[in-house]
Order: sequence, then structure tokens, then C-alpha cells
Amino acid sequence: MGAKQLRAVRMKVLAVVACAAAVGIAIGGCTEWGLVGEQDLLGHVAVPERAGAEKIVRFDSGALHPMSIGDATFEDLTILSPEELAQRLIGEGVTIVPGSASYAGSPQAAGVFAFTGDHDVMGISSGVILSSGRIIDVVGPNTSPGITTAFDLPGDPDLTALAGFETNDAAILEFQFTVPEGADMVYFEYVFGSEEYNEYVYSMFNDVFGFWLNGVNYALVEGDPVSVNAINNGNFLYPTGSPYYPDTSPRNPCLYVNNDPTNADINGYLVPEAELRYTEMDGFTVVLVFEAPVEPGVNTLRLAIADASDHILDSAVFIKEGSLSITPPAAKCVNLIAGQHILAGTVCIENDDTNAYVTYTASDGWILEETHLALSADVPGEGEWITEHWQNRSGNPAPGRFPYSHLHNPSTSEFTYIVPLGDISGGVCAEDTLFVAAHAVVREETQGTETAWGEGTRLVPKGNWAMYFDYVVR
Ligand SMILES: [Ca+2]
Ligand SMILES: [Ca+2]
Ligand SMILES: [Ca+2]
Ligand SMILES: [Ca+2]
Repeated sequence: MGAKQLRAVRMKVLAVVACAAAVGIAIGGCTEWGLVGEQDLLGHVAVPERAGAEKIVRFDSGALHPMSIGDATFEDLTILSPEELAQRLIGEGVTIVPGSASYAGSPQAAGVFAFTGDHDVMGISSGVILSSGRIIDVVGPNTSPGITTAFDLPGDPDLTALAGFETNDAAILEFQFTVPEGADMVYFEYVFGSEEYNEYVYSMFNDVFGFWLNGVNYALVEGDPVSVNAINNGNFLYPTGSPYYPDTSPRNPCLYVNNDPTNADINGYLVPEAELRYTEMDGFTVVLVFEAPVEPGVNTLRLAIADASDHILDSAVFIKEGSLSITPPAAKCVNLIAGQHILAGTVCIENDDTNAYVTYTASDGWILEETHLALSADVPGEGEWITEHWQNRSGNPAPGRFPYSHLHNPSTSEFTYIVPLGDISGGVCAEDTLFVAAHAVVREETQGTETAWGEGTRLVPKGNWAMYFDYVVR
């Protein structure tokens, strides 16, 4: 988008904002909306014109079918039953109550998806998708700033409450499940994406979704419902505040991936062509984890998404296949190797919003006598690895100089380091890669004392056998 075009869009948006502010959210009551030569393809008076005027408006033309485009396959509810959809989500320890699944919304707005081939689309390769438009339209490449299907269907009162604005075109999947005795939590992994990014961040078009377990929505970020306005990188169109959100600085930008080739984020950054993901979504979240307390017996899960304030510019939520489970998403674990080739246990790493947790576990008769840990966003051999963790004289890493260390007296078979993400050099965001060097001194009755490393790549290719492994932050 050239500078001239950009300026035209900005003026249009500002005009709309002024108008919207004058009439609250009553879209149809404002002549600035929808009567600026915009086609009235739905047979209604106002299809609001927005900055996404290049949007492709599509219609519920009846049956869809299994569809394969490039490396993506989609099947919607013209083919599958709601129960088949729910079944795709089921993971460890969760059993669907037969006959409990129901769906409300367009049959084209819900289904299953699978990305294959080399496309690292958005961190989830297959699963269930719910959309405020046609599910098939999330397939890349990103050709429009506002892919749209206006189904002209109703919204959902619960979503309206979450969004803070009227909702439309809701897609709602609901089912019941049971968990084994003793299970106390349930988890799944998901991504939210939207065409409302980035130009309608902090506007009334705050497309939203909710995941209610037994009536409570747990799809939250810092206590707010996950939505366009809760996870974003700000909006360069509203540098000094919108009528709805005086503070338009980026919110939870660590959880946001910009995928719009024409629409810069608040820093003016345009995504290079080569880095665009194979999806129409202009922006989306990193993989988020849903976690909620379960009740013994029957639990009800309600998954819903909708457009806010009008019917256009699709949003979609992607839920990972088989991830609805009573165990949390797996931490990354590597072997703890003693004396270059003896399996002596594991080193596992996971993280939440504030800390990384690195757990050494010794097994097969081995015990931990000392542990030393270094982790950094710098690639080993660069940055603080050289200045802080390397022994300059020999050219090898020096575990004794690693920032985290513990002498285990008495010795132990398990130990966990809690490392604040904010303390890691350069700071880390979700999807950033950490490089972890986990060293230990281990002992076993017959084999004696050995040095041990978390298995991975050699820290110094031609040096000693010290190793590191990588970990992608959630
Ligand atoms: Ca957009
Ligand atoms: Ca829609
Ligand atoms: Ca798009
Ligand atoms: Ca929308």
C-alpha cells in the first residue's frame, strides 16, 4: 500500500470514527456508514464501508464440500456432524457424552482443518475451526485485508457481553464430557486469528470468542476475554486513542503474530513477503493454552465465536486436534546424558507467562550432586555465552560460571530451577527460541561420579562434549 493510499484509508477511518462516536454503536443510524457507494449485496440498507473496502464479500451460497486447496484440507458441517467435530478434540482422559453435541450457526462456519506439507501456518497443524465467516477462507495466501462472509445470522448474548459490542454471525459448538475420578483440570490448545487486525484494533469491531466450561469463560488473557482488542500490536491508525479505547498502545504483543503484508504494526513494521504465513488471517495469536477446573461427572463445554458490531471481516479460532485433555500440554524433555553416553535421567523445560521451569530428574540409580544451568535467547557462541558462560582460556563453556547453580547436599533425584523470563538476556516473547545448557554432576553406586549434560547440540563444535538444546517459549 503506497503512502497516498494509506492516507486515504486513514481519513476514511477517522470519518467513520467521528460518526460512530456521534451515534454510539448504532451503525445503521449513521449515514457516513454504508451509503458511500458501497454495494448493498445483502439486501439491507447498510453494509458499513470500512477501511477494508477491498474486502471480498461472500455469501452463504449453500453446500460446501470437503475442500483441498494447496496444502490445506477443510471439511465443514455440511458433511460432518457436531459430534464428529467434538470427537476431533478429544485427548487423554476425556470422554464425550454420546448425543450431547450440538451446533448453532452456518454449517460453513465450523469444521475441521489440516495443514500439511512444509507450511508452518500458526503453530497448530490440524483440529477444529469455528469462524464468523466461511472456514475455507482462512486458507492462505493472504490476499485481502478483509476476507468476509456475511451470513446475516444472529450473534450470541454471552459473546456480546464479552465483546462489549453487539455480535453477529455466531458459530457455537457445545458438548458434554466426562473425566476419570481424581481429575481436577482440563486443558486444550488454541489460536485466535482475525481479519480485523490491524486496522480495526481498538475499534467497535472487536470480534471475540468464548470457551465456557460449566458456564464460566476461561479463554482469558490477564483476566480479559481473548479478542482483537486484548491481544494486538496496537493500531497505527489510532496513535493517540480511539473513541472506545483511550489507551491504544500494544496489548499483550508477545502473544501476537502480525501477518498483514500491507498494514504495518504500530512500529511501522511490515511483514516481509517471505515471512508471511499460509493463511488469510491478517493477524493471530500464538498458541494459547486453555485450562479450567473440571467437576466430577458431566462437564459442559461451549465454544463460540462471532463478529462484533457488523457481519464482516472474518475471525476464526483454531483448536488443536486431540488436545482436550486432563494433562497439561507437554513440556519439552531431553535425556540427561552422563559420561557422554549413559542415560542418567531427563531435563524438562516448560514455561508460563512469567517463568521458565527447568527440572532435572535423575533415574536408573543415578543421583544429582550438583546442577548448573544457563539459558539465553542468544545463540550459543554469541553474546552472553561468550562474555558470561565461556571459559576463555580453553574455549569451552564453563558450567561453574553458569548463572544458575546448586550444590545438592544431600544429593537428590529431582530439582527444579525457576527462571523469570524477564531475567533472560534480551527478554523473551512467546515463540522465541531459548538455548538451554543444563549441566549436572551425577553419581551412581557402581559407576561413580560423572559429568552430565541435557542432550542436544555441541556448544563448541570442536571443543568438549558440552551440549545445549533449544526450546520454543509458549
Ligand atoms: Ca485486516
Ligand atoms: Ca461474518
Ligand atoms: Ca487477510
Ligand atoms: Ca468481524
